[in-house]
Amino acid sequence: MSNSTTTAIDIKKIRAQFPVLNQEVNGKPLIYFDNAATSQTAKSVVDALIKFYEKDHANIHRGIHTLAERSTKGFEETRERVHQFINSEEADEIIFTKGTTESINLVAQSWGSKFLKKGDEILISQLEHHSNIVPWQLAAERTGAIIKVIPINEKGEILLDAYKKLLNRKTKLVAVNYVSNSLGTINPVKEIIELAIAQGAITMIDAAQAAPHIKIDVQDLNCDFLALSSHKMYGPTGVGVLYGRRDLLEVIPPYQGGGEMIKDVSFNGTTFNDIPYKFEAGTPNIGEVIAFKFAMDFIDEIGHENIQAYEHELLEYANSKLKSIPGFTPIGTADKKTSVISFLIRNVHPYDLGQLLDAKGIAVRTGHHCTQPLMDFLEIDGTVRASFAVYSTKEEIDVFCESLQKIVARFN
Ligand code: C6P
Repeated sequence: MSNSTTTAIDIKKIRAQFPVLNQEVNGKPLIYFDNAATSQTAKSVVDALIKFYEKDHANIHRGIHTLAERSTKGFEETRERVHQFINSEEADEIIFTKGTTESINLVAQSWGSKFLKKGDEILISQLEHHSNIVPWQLAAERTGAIIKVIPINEKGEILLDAYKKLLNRKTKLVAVNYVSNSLGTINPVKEIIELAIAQGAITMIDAAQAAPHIKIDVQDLNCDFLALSSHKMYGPTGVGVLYGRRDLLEVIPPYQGGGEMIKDVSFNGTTFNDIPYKFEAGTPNIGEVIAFKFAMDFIDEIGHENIQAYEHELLEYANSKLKSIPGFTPIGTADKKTSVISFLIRNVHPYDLGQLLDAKGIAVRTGHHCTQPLMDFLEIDGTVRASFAVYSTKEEIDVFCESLQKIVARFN
């Protein structure tokens, strides 16, 4: 059978974790190919959320009553789980945030205010999401630092030689994504980090698009900071992680002031809590953090290697079929990619294509994908982006390609 798979994936078992996929949209079975924007939530995660709100809801680190102890235990168990999941040296190096955006803003504000000064250079790449551009622009405005952009080639790959030339003694920080959200390029982050370290620069890795697909090991990467979002990893929205090296987290100032992040407060002054609490002011998304643990369990039960192999098979399958669609132009053809296909079709505007696919029950994202500088480099306004997850199937790709064929036939 042309669409059988060769990888160790029990797709029936996996899809059983996502009842949301069993519905019709506009009279057609839903095909959800917008996973780079946000993935669907595993049932085990939803069950954990329901359990929290039905049985355990209490604030954390404050009460001594049973419910408060339960919720605190669940919350801290997720911290331990993230520590294992990304192999940090210690659980205290894991800070919970609202998402990747907040994690990067935290570093830009806290680390930036302590360490950046006039004339310092921040290197980011042409591939970055606005979340890894704008916080650095704000930090540069506050401090007088300068942003320099690492160029890419027409395939959407970072030019390492150009990067090496940009690095110098003024480079204080290198902030790049592990995987591009718009193109799916997997960047050589280990090499990028190694080169940054050789110049004495700090590294910030935006792993929002890597965490669902690639095993992350912060000690092996040797990065200083790394950010990810639970909602792209089959987990709940409103939860992100900032990993930071202990010695850095200890010396940088708090990001926000409020409850939880203090040791002692008086009108004469305040002493701050130890890490990670110093960076967790106010009541967090407790239930969502607790449920996030089950998303990591879901990923680890399948295994990153199996996920990557299966999704790669989907990518190759889709690429081979899409090639035959008249006027199809792939955008981003890096040698190493996750399961993201950005494309344009001659004579069809991406928004029209997105709407016409939605009418057939197929969810894709259209537009600039929060990467306007990348779109400027590519000299386009946007793309259509289909992004697969571990529950996506070749049968869905068949329907997607047939639907595109029909749409294209109407326009060309
Ligand atoms: N990209 C996409 O459709 P938040 O929203 O904070 O969870 O993640 C922001 C973010 C940061 N970096 C990268 C590489 C990302 O892809 C994203 C989110 C979504 O591509 C929504 S714009």
